[in-house]
Amino acid sequence: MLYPRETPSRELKELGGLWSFRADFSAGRAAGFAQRWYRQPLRQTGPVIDMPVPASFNDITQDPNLENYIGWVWYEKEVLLPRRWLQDDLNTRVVLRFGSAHYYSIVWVNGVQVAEHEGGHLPFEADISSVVQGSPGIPCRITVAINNTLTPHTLPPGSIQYMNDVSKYPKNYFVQNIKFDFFNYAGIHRPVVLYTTPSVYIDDITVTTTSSESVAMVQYQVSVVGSALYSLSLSLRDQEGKVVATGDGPAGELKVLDPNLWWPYLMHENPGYRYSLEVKLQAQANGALLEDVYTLPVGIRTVHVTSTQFLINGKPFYFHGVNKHEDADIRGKGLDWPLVVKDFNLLRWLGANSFRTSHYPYAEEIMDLCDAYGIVVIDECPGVGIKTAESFGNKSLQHHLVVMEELVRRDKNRPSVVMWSVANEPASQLPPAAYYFKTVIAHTKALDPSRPVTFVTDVNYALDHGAPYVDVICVNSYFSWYHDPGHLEVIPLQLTTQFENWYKTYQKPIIQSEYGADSVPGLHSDPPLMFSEEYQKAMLKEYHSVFDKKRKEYVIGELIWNFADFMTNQGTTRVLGNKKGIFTRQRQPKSAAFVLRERYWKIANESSCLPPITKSHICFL
Ligand code: GCB
Repeated sequence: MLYPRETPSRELKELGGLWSFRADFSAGRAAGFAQRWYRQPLRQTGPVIDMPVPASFNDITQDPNLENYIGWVWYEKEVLLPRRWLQDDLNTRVVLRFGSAHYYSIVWVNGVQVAEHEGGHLPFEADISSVVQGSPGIPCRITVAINNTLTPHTLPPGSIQYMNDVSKYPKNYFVQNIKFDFFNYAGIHRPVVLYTTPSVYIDDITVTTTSSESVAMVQYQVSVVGSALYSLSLSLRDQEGKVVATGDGPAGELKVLDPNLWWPYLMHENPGYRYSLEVKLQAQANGALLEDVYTLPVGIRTVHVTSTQFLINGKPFYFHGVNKHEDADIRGKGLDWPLVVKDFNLLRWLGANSFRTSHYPYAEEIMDLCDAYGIVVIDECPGVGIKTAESFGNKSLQHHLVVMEELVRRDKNRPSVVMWSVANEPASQLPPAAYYFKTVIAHTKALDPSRPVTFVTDVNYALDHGAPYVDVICVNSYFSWYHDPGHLEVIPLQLTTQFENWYKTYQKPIIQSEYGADSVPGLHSDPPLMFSEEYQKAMLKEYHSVFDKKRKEYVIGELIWNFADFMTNQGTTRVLGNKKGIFTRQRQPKSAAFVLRERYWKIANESSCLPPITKSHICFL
């Protein structure tokens, strides 16, 4: 699915800002449907409040019932469309697109249902031309109902538990149970836009690249919708605007001499190099000549996995990075530009060259910056908390396959994405996990043969039924934290054993995809005790001594858990959220951040093919 962009043939209108909002507090949460709230302005159905978009709704008010609300909420926005979008009714297509809404969405325009989508974290859109055309000057009313309920068959899974003991709970009392460790924020989390295309339009573009030192090939496929009679021309421009290759037709190959390859941050002095692929469509429709233009950024790079290495452009790549969350005070999981840019500055300050989108796909705007800055991404789908046999059944599997299709369709052209992760810490010791992961991974590879596929495990190497199907072993462990709490001295032995067992069994490269310890900022203790900043630092040092031995063999990466503190459900082990961040939730460094910074810059300099890079070479650091 193409990211909506303004081009000479496409216009775009952002619908961010304040929307009307109403949570359906009725017992079954279904009053909105029974009373058809979408048929009239939402304010006429009952009290509404202002709700910012994009943002989670949970932390916006002082109402604890809204913070922990489960069920249908309703959003509405009235918007006037430019007259020119509506006049030449047959030749302009008007599309309404949501970057993501969590979790199940139904959308109406002027009371007519135009879209229904299952799943958060991924975009969906609807052609609304037939609903809006012919009514210039009349505001168009967009109504969205969103349900954040998680069931054993959603991704992530969850379950609703009804508390029927009337001596303990009020009537109709229920809770949402989840098996993952982040707050289930909900709402319209990413930009909503209206955009236009001609009625015959470029629907999708797929690009893959191969390269040798002096020549690169860019393979492309363009799909066109609206007519079978059209012509396509393509030109690839470098960053100076010079055309370096041209092509035509819906599929082909462009040859680029002396290519500027896309390199990761700290692996090259000019990381994240992208060409622009301009695709031009011409078609006759309804007696008119239509033209559609779309420009796609293209990075030329290759990815290969051997039994001991991860190669980008043929050079060994070591992941020294982080796991993140989309999470912030007040706006929850809503896209927040200042925070996004701050995080990229912190990542580069840290010397991090990569992150995993734990535990769901991140906003396209974030992925764009990864492409532009050369931050390498392990792109994870929302397959987190898959813990019961029911969630390995056919219904869940079919949905998981669809989610992978949506994710690959969204991110397939991104040079920063070097591997897909289909799940985090599933109960892969359960026998049905074998068929489940074999199927999900094979499907993902069929969708995209150009990238390796993995899932992240915390199951013992001898019991894991999914590991045979992955290209890279990604393993999480919390020695001296969840196991042997307080005993830092067990880390070297246990971590070494972990690596050796996995490697002996599979001969595949290994990433330590999570390790960490909570620390409460400002809490000090020497000798180091759990939850102090000193303990978090000491834990890092123990892990690092083993990484340094094993990265000479087959360990190809280390991703700290976590980049920043983040909100979780309330519980006896969480103090206003998870505190394993090396930065606080407000992005202030804890002591551990400085330890990691020294290490990442050192590794970057050891493994770089460049003259030593110092922090002073990078102007913003
Ligand atoms: C894990 C999970 C992650 C948690 C983390 C923790 O293994 O993958 O989602 O937040 O541990 O801190 O418990």
